Amino acid sequence: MKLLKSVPELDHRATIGEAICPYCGVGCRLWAEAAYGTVLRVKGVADAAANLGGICAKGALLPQVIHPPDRLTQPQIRPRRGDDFRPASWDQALAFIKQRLLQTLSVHGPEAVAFYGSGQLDTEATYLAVKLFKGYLRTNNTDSNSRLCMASAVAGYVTSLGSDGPPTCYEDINHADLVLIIGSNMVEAHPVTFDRIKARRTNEGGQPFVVVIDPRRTKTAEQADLHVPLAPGSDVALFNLVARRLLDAGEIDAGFVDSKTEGFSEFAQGLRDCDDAALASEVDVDPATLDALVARIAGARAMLSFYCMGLGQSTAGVAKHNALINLHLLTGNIGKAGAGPFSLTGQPNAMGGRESGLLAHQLPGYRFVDDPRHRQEIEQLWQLPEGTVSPRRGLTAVEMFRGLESGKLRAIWIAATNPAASLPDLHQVRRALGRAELVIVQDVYHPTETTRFADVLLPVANWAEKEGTTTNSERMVSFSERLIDPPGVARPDWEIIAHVARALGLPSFDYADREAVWDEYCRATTGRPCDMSGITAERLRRERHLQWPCPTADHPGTKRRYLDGVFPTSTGRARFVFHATLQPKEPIDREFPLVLTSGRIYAHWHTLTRTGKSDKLLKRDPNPYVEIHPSDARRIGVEDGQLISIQSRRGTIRLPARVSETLRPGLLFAPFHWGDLWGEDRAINYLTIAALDPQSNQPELKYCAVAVEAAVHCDNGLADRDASEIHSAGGFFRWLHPEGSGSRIRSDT
Ligand SMILES: Nc1nc2c(c(=O)[nH]1)N[C@H]1C(S)=C(S)[C@@H](COP(=O)(O)OP(=O)(O)OC[C@H]3O[C@@H](n4cnc5c(=O)[nH]c(N)nc54)[C@H](O)[C@@H]3O)O[C@H]1N2
Ligand SMILES: Nc1nc2c(c(=O)[nH]1)N[C@H]1C(S)=C(S)[C@@H](COP(=O)(O)OP(=O)(O)OC[C@H]3O[C@@H](n4cnc5c(=O)[nH]c(N)nc54)[C@H](O)[C@@H]3O)O[C@H]1N2
Ligand code: SF4
Ligand SMILES: [Mo]
Repeated sequence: MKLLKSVPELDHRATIGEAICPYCGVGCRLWAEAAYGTVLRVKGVADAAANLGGICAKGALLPQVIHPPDRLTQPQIRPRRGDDFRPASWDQALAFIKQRLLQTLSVHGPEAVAFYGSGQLDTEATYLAVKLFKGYLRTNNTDSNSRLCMASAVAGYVTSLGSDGPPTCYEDINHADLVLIIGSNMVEAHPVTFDRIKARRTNEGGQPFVVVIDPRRTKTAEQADLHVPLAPGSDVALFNLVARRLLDAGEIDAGFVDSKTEGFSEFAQGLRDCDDAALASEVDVDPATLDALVARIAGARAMLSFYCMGLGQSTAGVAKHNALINLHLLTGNIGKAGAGPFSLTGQPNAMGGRESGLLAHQLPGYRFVDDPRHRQEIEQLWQLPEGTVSPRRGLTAVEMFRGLESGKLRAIWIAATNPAASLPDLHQVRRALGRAELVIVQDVYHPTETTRFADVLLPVANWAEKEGTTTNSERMVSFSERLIDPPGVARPDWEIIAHVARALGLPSFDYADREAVWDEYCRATTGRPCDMSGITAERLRRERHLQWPCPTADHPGTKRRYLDGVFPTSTGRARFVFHATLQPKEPIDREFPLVLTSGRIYAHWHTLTRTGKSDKLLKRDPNPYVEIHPSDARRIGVEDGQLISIQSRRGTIRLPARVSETLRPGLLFAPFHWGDLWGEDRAINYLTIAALDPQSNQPELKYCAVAVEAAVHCDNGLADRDASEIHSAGGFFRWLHPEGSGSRIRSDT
């Protein structure tokens, strides 16, 4: 059955159909009504497992962001930086890329080129990027913005349980009696999933009990039964402290520990060697709160923990994940309904990118480049000679930009991410992009902070303009339909990658259609933990969504993993992994006495390339700001709304203050959504540190040391203006550059 239907009463070109929301990893299935070449209305699909009809404002307002004036509709080339971009045909753009890429490859070799992609690419695109770079260009330099996002969750699962991928599903919310929400502001970042918790609490007398572990009293913490406002960065100390107390009180599931796990005695010894008072002082919350947390965990029948960037974006990210999973193992809270660790995925297809091997250390089907057997299996699948795939891990996100600056890397192809706004230490990122010999940017819009550094721009079909497959947080693989045509000559991401590969003269990229790409990829997962052999393109079109593992065509898919208590480690047992506590890379000192953390707000998505185009969303949250505790504001003589200058070892920015008691004293919080296009000295990532977790290489975006002072007022072009004013003046770019500028789009030829 084809879902796409024609609706004659609207318009002969009108269609209705279903597509997965292109924003967060909840993976809401949306029903959309399109006519006159655009999407008119969007609502949630009632029988979709991910959202049960729910939808948030960002999803509902998608129609506002599909066809803005800055849509990239045609390839653009500039032979020299500083020149204007010129519109080009696909043939010209492909010839340009071929000539420049081959030149770099012949002079500097394969390790000098890289693909930096995203959890917003569909799996067809990520699989082909991996095949092109790791299989044919013979470099493992592919990585994803998921490195800034899920890399520590991936490493945490692999080291503790033997495989990436959450064991849980959304329905577990209905079976848990205790929900921990750690370093996750679900109300703003995964609202439809939080709504499910809320609905059950309303209908079932406050069940499940909800604990929020976050240094800020977020909107999520406000709805919790217990808020643990731990010191930022102290999660390992907290989890170790709780584990130690559970152990001392004998509140553990000894049967589970004995029969299903390994490493317990080293773990218990590690805990015994810790100093209880030192851990408690590191966590720095009042003793009654800690006691309440321990008692709740001890008494829980089924504990489900949701977690996100408060755990991952840390130099102790992997340790934080291991320490949390240790608690699940100790109490037997895994492998049963309502229990388990549940990483909330950030982006709609961060999971698919992981499954298809986009991260620099991976190969398709949860394989690894450093495993000879895995390389061989993939070489066979791609019919490449043995020894083709390099055993060396490629450069990870931040390393790519260090490599561009040092000259180790010469060419970068960036797709579906905006690193000139989202990476830490933006001054470094700008230097890196400025020095690159070739920057290819594949996006739906121009300008973005990153397209300003490009040599060639490739126009992509937007949400609803292409078919594609994505996996959400609960391992649900879903198919999205094409509802409207892309504007101009924009194309789906996978097609662009296949075209470039063919232009380079490479065989094996001649796909009849998207389904052929998907079915080839599914074969790469056969026999692997993320087995999708039974999720063929044809079946997915018919059934719309299926949860992996799903090894055969008649398999119904898998809601929960590890129900048999067997884990995909070499012994079949889950592992306790002990870490002593680790300090953040840049602790505060006299010169930089405050901690800066950053994150998201409900109305906006990442670097604003989309939500910044919706007047309704902008109206809700028009301007960037920094939250500061009243005591810190008083100290520097700043009142609510006044500008603060914030300085770190890497840069200085100025933002209006929001004085707020939701923070711990000494902590600042700013949303990271606003980049350079919204004013030159506002982006929080000029301050953040590019320190990496030693195991996962995920950067510490949630913690750096800063100093603040009241800012001398000076108009930086936007400081006093409301963003909705900018929007109604025809978009921020035109507002900033009424006469146009070097990087404007010409659509005349
Ligand atoms: N509205 C909206 N939703 C989104 C996104 C968006 O841009 N906008 N982006 C999506 C993506 S890609 C992602 S990754 C997710 C992120 O979703 P979340 O991780 O929920 O969002 P953040 O605001 O980045 O960070 C969560 C919380 O971590 C806390 N935190 C900081 N340091 C620590 C710490 O040391 N320990 C603990 N326990 N907590 C700490 C912060 O105070 C913050 O409240 O959201 C997804 N959903
Ligand atoms: N300070 C700080 N920085 C952070 C974070 C933080 O919490 N604090 N969080 C980090 C995290 S978790 C993440 S995930 C990143 C997100 O950071 P980015 O990935 O840089 O954010 P986006 O704005 O989503 O960028 C996506 C780009 O892809 C384009 N695009 C949209 N749809 C498509 C498509 O279908 N195809 C193509 N080719 N392009 C498309 C958009 O226009 C946009 O330019 O930010 C990271 N940076
Ligand atoms: S909750 Fe996430 S997936 Fe669902 S509509 Fe909102 S942004 Fe989209
Ligand atoms: Mo993310």
